[in-house]
Amino acid sequence: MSQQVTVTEHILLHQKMIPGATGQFTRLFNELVLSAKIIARAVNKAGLVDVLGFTGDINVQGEEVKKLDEYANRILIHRLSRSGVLCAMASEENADIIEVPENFPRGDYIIIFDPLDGSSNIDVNVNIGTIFSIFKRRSNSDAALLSSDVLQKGSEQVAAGYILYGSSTMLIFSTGDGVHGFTLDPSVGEFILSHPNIRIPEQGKIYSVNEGYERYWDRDTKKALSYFKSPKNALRKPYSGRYIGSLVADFHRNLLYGGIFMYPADLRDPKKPWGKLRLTCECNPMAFIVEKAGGLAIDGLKRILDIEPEHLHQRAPFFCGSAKDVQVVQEIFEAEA
Ligand code: AHM
Ligand code: MG
Repeated sequence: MSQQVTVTEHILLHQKMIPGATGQFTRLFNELVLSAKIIARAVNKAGLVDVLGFTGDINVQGEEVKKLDEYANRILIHRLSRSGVLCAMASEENADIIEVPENFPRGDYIIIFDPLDGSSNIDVNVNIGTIFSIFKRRSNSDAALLSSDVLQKGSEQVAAGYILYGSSTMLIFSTGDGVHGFTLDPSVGEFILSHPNIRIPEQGKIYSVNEGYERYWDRDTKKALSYFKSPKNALRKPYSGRYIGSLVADFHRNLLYGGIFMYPADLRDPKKPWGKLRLTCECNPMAFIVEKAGGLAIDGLKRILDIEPEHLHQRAPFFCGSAKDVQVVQEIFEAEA
């Protein structure tokens, strides 16, 4: 254990280097880490105890909520509101901003999370994850919270990351200074630094997309897919297709191996042509991580981190991964624009 760096040590060490650091971020992160351990424990027992299956409720996205999602959501809200450093939270599972109760100490941080992403995979024991995005409020601490405090562009994130509940539990995050990965050692209950300074390969060999929906895509996305499958692309051979259907797992694999993840706009419903993934709790944190690791994330034409969110549950087309692979997509979209 002597040479192993825990996530708490890592945060404390980094904080010491920031002039004027108050320890607030460390407190927030400690609650996040504890929540992750509690959720990981529940995920590991999912097949054994009565947390598996549907509750029958419909969440704000119109999807059926599974019990484990609800549990993860409850744990995060409960723990994070006690951190004393947040003024507000937002969750994929809640329609509105969750303000920290008046009787609790408050601070200037705001966290937006997807408590358990990829929940359709729970029942079949496939990887799922928690995604988080952290901001600082823009308005004065004493004034009433504004919706613009929560709805900030992704480029304003002060930290972002995810927890992957896989064959082991991993915490990957960035506070702006590199992307670092920690693996939970269940024997000591600590996240240990296992992947310092992750860099995504400049070019990958993998494309990840739900190809079953190709007929609903725009022309540019179809063109991009045929590029990745063509033996005449930059690799001179078709990319491998890898798609789990769990954003955290698909993203994590591509972060380490290189490649491109795509969830394009789906044109089948003219009323909702904007893709599936949510800008604030899914695209922004992943875009922050991938950029800090040397990759790119766009909605086709525009950098994800530059999009001004208009509402909490807004969705965006999402192309993210190795810089050269994402540039190919962007060039295709630009040529047609
Ligand atoms: P969820 O937040 O309801 O779990 O949905 C998001 C998930 C992502 O993890 C994944 O990338 C995507 O939905 C898969 O969607 P599809 O089944 O349409 O390919
Ligand atoms: Mg989700």
